Amino acid sequence: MSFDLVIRNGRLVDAAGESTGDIGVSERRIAAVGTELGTAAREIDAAGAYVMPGGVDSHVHLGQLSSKGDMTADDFWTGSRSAAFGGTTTVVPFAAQHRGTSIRAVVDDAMERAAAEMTIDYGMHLIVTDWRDPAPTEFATVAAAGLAAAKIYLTYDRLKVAGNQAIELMQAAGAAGLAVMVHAEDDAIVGWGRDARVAAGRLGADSHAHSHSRGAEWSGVAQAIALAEAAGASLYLAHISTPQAIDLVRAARERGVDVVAETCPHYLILDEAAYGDPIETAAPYMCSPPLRGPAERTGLLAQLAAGDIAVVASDHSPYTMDQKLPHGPATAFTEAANGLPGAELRLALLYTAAVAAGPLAMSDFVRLVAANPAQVCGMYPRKGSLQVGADADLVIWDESAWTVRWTDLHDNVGYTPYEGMQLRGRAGMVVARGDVIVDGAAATLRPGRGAFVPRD
Ligand code: DUC
Ligand code: ZN
Ligand code: ZN
Repeated sequence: MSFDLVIRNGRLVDAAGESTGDIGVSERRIAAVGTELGTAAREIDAAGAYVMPGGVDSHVHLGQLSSKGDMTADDFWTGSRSAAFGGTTTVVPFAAQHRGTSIRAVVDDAMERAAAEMTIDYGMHLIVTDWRDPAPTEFATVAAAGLAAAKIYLTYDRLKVAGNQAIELMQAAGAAGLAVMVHAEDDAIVGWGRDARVAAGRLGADSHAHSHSRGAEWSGVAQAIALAEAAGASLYLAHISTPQAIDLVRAARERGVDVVAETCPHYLILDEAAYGDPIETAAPYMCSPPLRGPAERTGLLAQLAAGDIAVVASDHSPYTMDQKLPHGPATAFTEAANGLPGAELRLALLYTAAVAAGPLAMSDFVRLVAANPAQVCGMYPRKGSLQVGADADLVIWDESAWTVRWTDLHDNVGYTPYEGMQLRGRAGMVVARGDVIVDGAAATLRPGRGAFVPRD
């Protein structure tokens, strides 16, 4: 048999384990996995290198207007380009409903822009902030179009969906077969902490961390689990930052609740000490939930190794320094745009922290960055696997050490919180549905080459 592309002699690794051999690609899919496969129009020797499924980033914010009115610095083109350079071949951004807008209109708009701009394949989540009529009727229609998950917030005045509305939405998502992603922080605890600090005139970045406390996450996670349990929904907990919250998830899973947890590289690597600096220095590190301390990082790493955390997503939330600091050094913690960029560095950061210097095997790494995110979004095994018949999304992993410089990255943010950090491992070559889209520093990328992957 002759193939379009053969990658030879790689250390093939997916969530199921490792073997040595070749991958043959025909008509944009994996057509064979074995040894001494036949000839191909293009042959690549990967001897000694890991060959893994392309990364699936199930949590990125691209071309999205925040509730404060900030447009993300990356649109679907620059964000997907940046993710591709980092070894991610599928991203799942959000169509974001704002109060008073139609769910159907926001999904149509996001899907249209994504089709024109995305350079890698993509799914689509929906953020729901207004569950009044006609949202429930519209939701049934848009869910049937293959949305990955519906996200709700338990905090933020302009975003939160609470009580009966949250349960009804979860029931509707369950009926439509999609998971509910929850931003789980307790609104009362966050609001109380914020108001007390504002009243005291303490407007620095440390007040952001103070109000988005560890306890706010634990309470939010307990609420989200209870709501999902009542509604019989599948729950996907976004951006978990504390091991105690993961303990709640494990206990819920043990009693049969359908819940998975996500964490992000910044919670495994960066430290809350950044919030002790003046806001001009601290702003790049401001995200919700905030960065934590060494005890949390150690605990989360152990839980990754134990299989208690399903997904490592980037939560790529790209805002420029102007958006972070609308009033320069006089910006209050309540005014700074929230979130860290990280889609391009996601794989390298996790590999550095948890594989090269940590407890994870390479197959665990693939499970966390590709297989499980694909599963949660209803894309597995088409995405996130090396099975015959899967889309030919492949990464040849380069294990060498390198130093992060924002000028070498491909996002539109203007800085990286990881500037100057020494990392181990990066995507040496990236294949997306059979096309070699990245080869070292060179790339063949164009807006519109990506295709929508509906939830199966
Ligand atoms: N929630 C997210 O999921 N991302 C960035 C900020 C936030 O609150
Ligand atoms: Zn969130
Ligand atoms: Zn997010």
